[in-house]
Order: sequence, then C-alpha cells, then structure tokens
Amino acid sequence: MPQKNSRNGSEHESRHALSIQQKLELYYWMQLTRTYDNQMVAYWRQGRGLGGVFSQRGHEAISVGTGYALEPDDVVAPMHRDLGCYFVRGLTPRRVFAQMLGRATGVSGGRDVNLHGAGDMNLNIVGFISHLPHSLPVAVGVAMSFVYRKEKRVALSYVGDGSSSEGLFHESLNLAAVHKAPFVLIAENNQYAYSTPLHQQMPVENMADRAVAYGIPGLIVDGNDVEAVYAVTKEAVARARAGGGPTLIECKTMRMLGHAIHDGAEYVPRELLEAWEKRDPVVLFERRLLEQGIADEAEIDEIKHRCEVEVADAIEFAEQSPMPDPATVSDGVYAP
Ligand SMILES: Cc1ncc(C[n+]2csc(CCOP(=O)(O)OP(=O)(O)O)c2C)c(N)n1
Ligand SMILES: [Mg+2]
Repeated sequence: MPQKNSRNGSEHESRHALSIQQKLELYYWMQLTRTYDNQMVAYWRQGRGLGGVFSQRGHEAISVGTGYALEPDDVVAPMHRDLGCYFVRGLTPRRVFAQMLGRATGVSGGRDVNLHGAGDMNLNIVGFISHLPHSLPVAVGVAMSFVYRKEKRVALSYVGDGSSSEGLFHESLNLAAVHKAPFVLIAENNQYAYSTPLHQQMPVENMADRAVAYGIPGLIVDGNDVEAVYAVTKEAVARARAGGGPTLIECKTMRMLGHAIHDGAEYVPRELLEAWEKRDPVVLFERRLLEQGIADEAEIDEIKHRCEVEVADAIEFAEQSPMPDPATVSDGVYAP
C-alpha cells in the first residue's frame, strides 16, 4: 500500500490549486483511459486484437496527473503504461486504437503496434522505445537541447520499477543531474516487473531513494491520487524550468492486471490486489468530486457516457481503416 510519507503531494497541492473545470478535465482523461482500457482488454481477450497489449489499470492517476502538469511546448517520452498521458497530450483514441490494430491511420502508420513507436513530434511526444529504459537517454538529450538553445522547456519521461535496475536509468539520471538538465523522471512503482516482485530486484525500499546517488530530489507520492501526482509534478516541472535541475518522483501504485494480455498474473497474491482495489484511482477521484460537490451523479454519468461513445467510435474507425500500403515501407527510413 502507499506509504504515509512526509514527502507526499499535500504540501504542494495548495500552491497548485486546480479549478473546478480542471478537476473535471482530469476526471474525464482518467475515465477515458479506463474506458479505453476496459474495451481494449475485452477486444484482445476475444482474440480480435493484434499482438499483445498492456493494461493501464491502476496507472491512470499517474499518466493523467503527470501529463496534465506539462505545457504544450514541453516534450514527453512516455512508456507502455502511460496511455493517459498520450491522450492528455493530444493523441486521439482513434489514432491509438488504429495504432494497436496496425492500421495506416495509426500513430506510426502501421509500422509498429501497441504504444511502441507511438510518437508525434507535432504534439511533442517522443515515440516509446521498446527496449527499457532506452527512452530515458533520449529524453535527457531533449532536455539538454533546451539548455543549449536557452529554451525554457522541460522534458519528462517515465520508468518502471524493473526498468530502474537497468544501466541506462543510472547513466541518464547522472548525466541529467550533472548538467542540471530540465528533466523530470516519473518512477512508476507498480510493485512488479513482469512476474518479479519489487524486493527481488531492488535492495532499497523506495525508487525515490536512488535519487540520493545523483544529488537530486527524490519524492514519493501516492500514485493513486491524481491531484497529488499533478501537484508534485507541477512543482518539479517549475523547478526544472527555472534551472533547478532534475527531480525523481516515485508514484506508488499497483499493476492491477497481468504484465500484458496473455498474463493471468497468478503469481500476484490476491490479498494484495484486493487491498489496492479499494484504492482504485478512478473511483477515488470520482468519490472525491462527488463528496466535494464538484460534480453530481448526472455529470459523472455524462462524462462516462461521453467516454464510452468516444471509445466505440475509435474502435469503429480503426476497424474501417486500411492496412498500410506496402509501397510506403521505406518511408521514413534514412538509409533504405
Ligand atoms: C531491455 C529490455 N528487457 C526486457 C524487456 C521486456 N519487458 C517489457 S516490459 C518488462 C517489465 C518491465 O517492468 P517495469 O519496468 O516494472 O514496468 P511495468 O511493466 O511494471 O510497468 C519487460 C521485462 C524490454 N522491453 N526491454
Ligand atoms: Mg513495474
């Protein structure tokens, strides 16, 4: 379960208060991500999908809260459980579902599936590199380019608990820290890397503890509380933009389904999942909006309905889209 830690989001929240409109937007993005995920999982379980897919369940507050904290000019390099961030940044469910079905209308034009390679530099999204965590040096390079060009922009990327034990995590953070690059790294601690639980691959308790080695702040936040995630990220982004260097933000959550669609995750203790289920990020936020009178049941239902319609439309769009034209196979290849 998320720890009670003094380094959580609450101290930042008052400084980055969200308007009612913004809170409803956050809820919409989380609900869109959840609705898409439910439909995607059902689709793949029926054997209608292409290749594998990674469920986003449990990650919605992290991907949405962090993506929402950026300015349009900032660059993001998301990974395979950051669907909410892709949506917030402007990739439409239509383009993403078409991507997942390998269609010409997908983000990578059918060159890749899943969220792999689903980048669009018009939206300042770097395509996800399958090898983990190879997006990190790319994102740090982007951040360094902002330093050289004297641009007040920030690069933000993500890393999983398992991926943070790879060499590139350390090399990237070290380089970014030494050069005070405007870089924010979101550590998604979902307790598992495929079937490997945290304690079997990391000798320290928190991913944030690793920040000490690079002389940068390592913060811990409840990854199921979208407002807390947003506030901490917003603060780190502001610090990076002002020349204060990188921050590592550990968001604690739980991967609620298997690693990918084929994985039933029998190795995860049921009690652990049941405990986290009580803190479902979408339900938590919905409850808060209702309790605080920010939305009523009718408004919540309207948002849910809107998301259902949008996802159904995306699936139909993807199914009706053509496969890529083989004649375009070498487009975008620099040395065909
Ligand atoms: C270098 C490398 N090794 C193995 C894989 C296969 N792989 C894809 S995701 C994954 C688990 C990563 O775990 P974590 O970083 O905790 O992210 P999570 O999937 O839990 O979000 C593995 C082993 C990979 N993509 N790249
Ligand atoms: Mg993990």
